[in-house]
Amino acid sequence: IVILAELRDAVEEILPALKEKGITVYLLSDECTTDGIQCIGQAIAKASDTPLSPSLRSNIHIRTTALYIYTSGTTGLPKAAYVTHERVWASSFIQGVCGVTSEDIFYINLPLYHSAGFLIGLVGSIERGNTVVLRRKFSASQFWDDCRKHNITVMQYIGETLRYLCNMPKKANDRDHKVRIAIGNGVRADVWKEFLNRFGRIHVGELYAATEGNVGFINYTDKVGVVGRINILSKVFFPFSIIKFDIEKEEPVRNAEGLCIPVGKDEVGLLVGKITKHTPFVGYAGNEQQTEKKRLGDVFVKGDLYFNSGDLLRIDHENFVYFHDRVGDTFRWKGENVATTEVADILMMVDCIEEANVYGVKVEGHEGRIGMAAVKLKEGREFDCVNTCSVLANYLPVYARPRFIRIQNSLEVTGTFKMKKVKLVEEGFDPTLIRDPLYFLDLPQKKYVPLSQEIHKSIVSQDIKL
Ligand SMILES: *[C@@H]1O[C@H](CO)[C@@H](O)[C@H](O)[C@H]1NC(C)=O
Ligand SMILES: CC(=O)N[C@H]1CO[C@H](CO)[C@@H](O)[C@@H]1O
Repeated sequence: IVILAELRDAVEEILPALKEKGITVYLLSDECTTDGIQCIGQAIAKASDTPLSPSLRSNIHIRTTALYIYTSGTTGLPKAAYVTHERVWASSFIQGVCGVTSEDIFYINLPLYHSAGFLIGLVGSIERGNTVVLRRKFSASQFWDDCRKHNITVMQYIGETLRYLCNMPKKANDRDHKVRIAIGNGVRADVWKEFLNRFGRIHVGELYAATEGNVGFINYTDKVGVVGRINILSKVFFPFSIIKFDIEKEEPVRNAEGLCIPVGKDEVGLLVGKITKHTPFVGYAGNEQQTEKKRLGDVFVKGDLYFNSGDLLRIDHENFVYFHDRVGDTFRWKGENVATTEVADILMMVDCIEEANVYGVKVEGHEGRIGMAAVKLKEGREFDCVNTCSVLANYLPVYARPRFIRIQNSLEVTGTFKMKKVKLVEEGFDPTLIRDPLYFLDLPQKKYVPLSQEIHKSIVSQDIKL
């Protein structure tokens, strides 16, 4: 194990256990005072510079594990996905596909422990042979200054970071930069448009892929909102399908023979990728149960096997692919599907709200889940009970409007800025258990009112009809 100095304390705690397993620990530095930890600076200085013997890697081939990458853990605990050399190698070409050259200066501000920053960013730059500018942590306020200072020409993003950039106060020099390409995933159409309006003509290479998945799309054109376009080749490289999915039961719809049903054009469904020799799904390390969960059998014929992406997508008449939602991010209320990302987008149009995390909670005596949102207010702003209600009413049907609002000082996100929901869902809307201010949408009054214990009681006893 090679560790950074700032992680030394954490590793020292488990040093005896590591020793027992015969694991050598190196500190990334020139000196180290802890017994049992060596420093890699000295080891490197002592090492020979002649090529290593090929015998050291004689048992490594294209399908062996190159590294593990933890999934980001939005809907559960992170899982360590196996990443093979083949995947690393294949990912290294994404920059080239997006038009990045060896002359470019590539800005990585996403964590290197995820696929985007490491595989597409760092490994891709090794393939291209271009310059990398690494930043320890994404900073919206420093972003464009960094780009100007280092002459950045290619940037990476995830949907959230583009939104953070768009949320920064406008500046006269917003278009004063050399960025010509942005590569990433998960940007919503409205943010994409705003980003281009504000920061100039930047070619957005939006792609769709899961670290552990066996299917991916990329569209390096400029059609806003699209994650890819399918052509004859994509079906050959990644045999995939989009199948009908039951949001309530959170499982694929099956016909009388027990097989899945492909969706029609423009219909939202679950993306599945056929597991074959060329499109394997290797799963998660030490977690056969989770691996099994992502395998879907008897899809089109008895005995076949697919990778369940857990993502809902749609393909239109021109074969453009659109990302819709993650399974679990869409919930059902009153027989209607509510896409949490769409509701969150509307909430963020409300003047006082900076960020929103939308989810569904159970209410006793009701089917499905009712909408709730944790929101972070803009600095110095109060929650506007009337305006929030009227903005939501303008854009959303009643069933999709969050009936409960929870005000938080900050919203909990994963290392890649994905909103964490599991804990919030569990905590529900009980004011005796939750410290944060809670509000209830009182439809007749057309405003949010503080959620008192009386209101909570009346909801549970069904005196208030939801
Ligand atoms: C950025 O480009 C300018 C103009 O071409 C050049 O003068 C400057 O040295 C460059 N900066 C870096 C950090 O390479
Ligand atoms: C990879 C791919 O299929 N790219 C397509 C994206 O969409 C444009 C149309 O706007 C096609 O021309 C590209 O071939």
